[in-house]
Amino acid sequence: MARYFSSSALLPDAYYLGLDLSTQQLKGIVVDSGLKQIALAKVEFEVDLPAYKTVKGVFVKADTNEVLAPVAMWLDAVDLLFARLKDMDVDLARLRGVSGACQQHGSVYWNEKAAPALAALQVKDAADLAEQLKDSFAWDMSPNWQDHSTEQECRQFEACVGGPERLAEITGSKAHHRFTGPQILKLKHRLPQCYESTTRISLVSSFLASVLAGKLVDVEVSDACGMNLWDVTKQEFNSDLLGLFGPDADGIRRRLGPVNTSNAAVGSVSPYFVEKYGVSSDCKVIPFTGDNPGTILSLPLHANDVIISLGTSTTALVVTQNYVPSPLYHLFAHPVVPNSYMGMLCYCNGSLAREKVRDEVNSAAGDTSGSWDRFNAIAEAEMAKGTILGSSSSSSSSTKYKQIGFFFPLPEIIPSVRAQQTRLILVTDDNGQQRQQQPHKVLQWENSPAADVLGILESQGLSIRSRLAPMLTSSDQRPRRIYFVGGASANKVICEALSRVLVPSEGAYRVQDMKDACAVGAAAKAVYSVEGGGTKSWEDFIEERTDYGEFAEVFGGGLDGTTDTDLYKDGVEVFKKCEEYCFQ
Ligand code: ADP
Ligand code: XUL
Repeated sequence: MARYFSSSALLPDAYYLGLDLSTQQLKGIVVDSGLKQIALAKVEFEVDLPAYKTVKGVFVKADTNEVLAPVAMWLDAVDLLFARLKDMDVDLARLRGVSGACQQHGSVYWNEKAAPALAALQVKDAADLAEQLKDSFAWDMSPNWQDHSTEQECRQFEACVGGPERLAEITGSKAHHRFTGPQILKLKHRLPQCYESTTRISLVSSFLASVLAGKLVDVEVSDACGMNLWDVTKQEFNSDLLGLFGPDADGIRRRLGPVNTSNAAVGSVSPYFVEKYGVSSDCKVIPFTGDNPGTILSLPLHANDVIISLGTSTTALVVTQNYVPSPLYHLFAHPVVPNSYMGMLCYCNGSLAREKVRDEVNSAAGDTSGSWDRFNAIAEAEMAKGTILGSSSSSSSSTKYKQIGFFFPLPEIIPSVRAQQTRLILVTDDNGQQRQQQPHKVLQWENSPAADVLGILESQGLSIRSRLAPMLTSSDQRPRRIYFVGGASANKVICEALSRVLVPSEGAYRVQDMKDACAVGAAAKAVYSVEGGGTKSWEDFIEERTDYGEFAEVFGGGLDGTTDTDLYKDGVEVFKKCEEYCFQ
C-alpha cells in the first residue's frame, strides 16, 4: 500500500518493520517514517520449508479435529525472512522499530529453559534460532485457529460463568474452539505432562515478539481478548475461569504472565539480529498484536468507522467506544487506543451466496459465463427506481409489502442457524402497523431471481447494520466511514448497494490492495510508538500519514449518498421482525 511522506516531524532515515505471522506464511514489510513501503519479503511455509511437511502451514488431524503448526518451522521462517531482507540489500541498520500482527488464538508452550536460551541468543557457530531454542518448548506444536478439538472445554468455559451470554460479557466472545483458554485447558487434559513442564504460555504474537526481543514478552491486550480468559472491561484475567485449571489457579496465572496494555517498546532487538543480519541495536520491539487488530491499524480509522471485508466470507471490523458484547460476535480491546474496542462480525455466507444469486440470474438468460454484468445491471436499475425491500419507495398503495430474504447456502454464524434460503414478506398498513401477526412466508425462491439481486445485498447490509447499531456512538447510530476491502470490493455496484443500506455519514471507500494490511498495520504501530505515541493521538497520527487519493470513493456520505433520506430506517425493524419470525 503506497503512502506519502507528509509530516515535518518524521525521522528522515528511520525504517520500521511490520511482521505478519499467518497460517501459511511469514511476511515482513519495511516502511519508512511516512509508511511508504521500502521492501516486502515473505516465507511460505509449505514451499520454502518443505522439510516440515505441513500442508498450507499446518498439520490437520481429521480424526480429532486438531489443526497444529510446528513451532520450530516459525523459527526457521524468521531466519529465512531476515536473510531475504538482507539479500535484498535493505539497510536493516536503519530499523528503529519492529512490531507484528499474527494469527490470533494460537499458543506456544515454553519450558524453564526458554528464558535463559532467549537471553543467550547469539551468532555462535552459526547456529540458527531453531537450533538455539530447540530445548525451550514444553510442546513442539501450536494449535491453529482452524482447530475444532475443544468442544468439551468450551462447554466447561460457558458453564463456569453461567452461559454464552455471560462469557461474552466478560471476555468479549462466547466460547470458541479456537480460543486460547479452551485450547490450554485441552492441553492440560490430554497432554498433562506438557502442561506441567510449561512455565510460560505465549500467544503467537507474544511468541514472535519474544524471539525478536530475546526475552519472554508479555501478551498484548488486544490479542489477550482472543483467549476467553481476559475480562475486557476489568482488564484482568477472570478468576472463575482460571479456576477451571484446578485448585492451583496461581499455576495458570504464572504461566500466562501479565498482560501488556501499553504500546511502549518492550525492549530492543536481541543481539542475534544485530550480529547476524545487521539490524540496528537501537531497533525497538513494540508489542505485537493479532492480525485482525493489526488490520484496523492499516487504515485511518476513527471511532464509528468500519472495514467491511467482502471475501469468501464477510467480516466487518468496527472501532467503537461502546462495549456491547454479544455471543454472535467478538469484541477486542483496541490495540492502541485506550478505552476503545474493535468489534468483529464474521459471516459465513458472503461471496458464495452472492455468486449463487448471480448464477441463477445468468442461467435464466442462458448465460454460464460467471459474469457479474447482469447482476450489477439489475441492482443498478432497482436502486435507480428507488426499490426498497422489494417495493418502490414511491408506491402510493396503503398496504406495504416488505420483502426480506435469508440467503444462507452454508450454515450461518450471525445468526447461528442451519443452511437455508428463505424469503419472507412482511405486510404492513400505512401507519406501519403490522397487519398480520406473522409475516407471510414464501418458500420457493426460484420465483424471481432478479428480485434476489437487490434482496441479498439488502439482507446482508441490514444484518450488518442491525448488529453494528448498538456499537456506534453517533447520535443516529450510523457509521462514520466505511472501507470496503476483499475480493468483491472490486465490484462498485455491490459496495454502493451495501452503502445505501448502511448510510455512512462521511462516505464509503473501496480499498483494493489490502492483502498486506495487517503487516502495514503492525509497521504503523511501531512508527507510532517510536515517533508519535507520547503526544499525538493515534487518529491524528494515522490520518496525517494516509493518502486518501488511494481510496476509490463509492458513496459520498449523507443519508443515501445524495439526499437526506435514510431509505432503510424502517427496513431495520422489518429485518429484525423477519429474523425473529424465522429463527426464534
Ligand atoms: P478470500 O476471503 O478467500 O481471501 P477474496 O477476498 O479473494 O477471498 O474474495 C473472493 C471472492 O470475491 C470470490 O468468491 C468472488 O465472488 C468475489 N469477487 C471477486 N471479484 C468480484 C466482482 N467483480 N464482483 C463480485 N464479487 C467478486
Ligand atoms: C479470528 C481468527 C482468524 C485468525 C486468522 O478470530 O480466528 O481471523 O486470526 O489468522
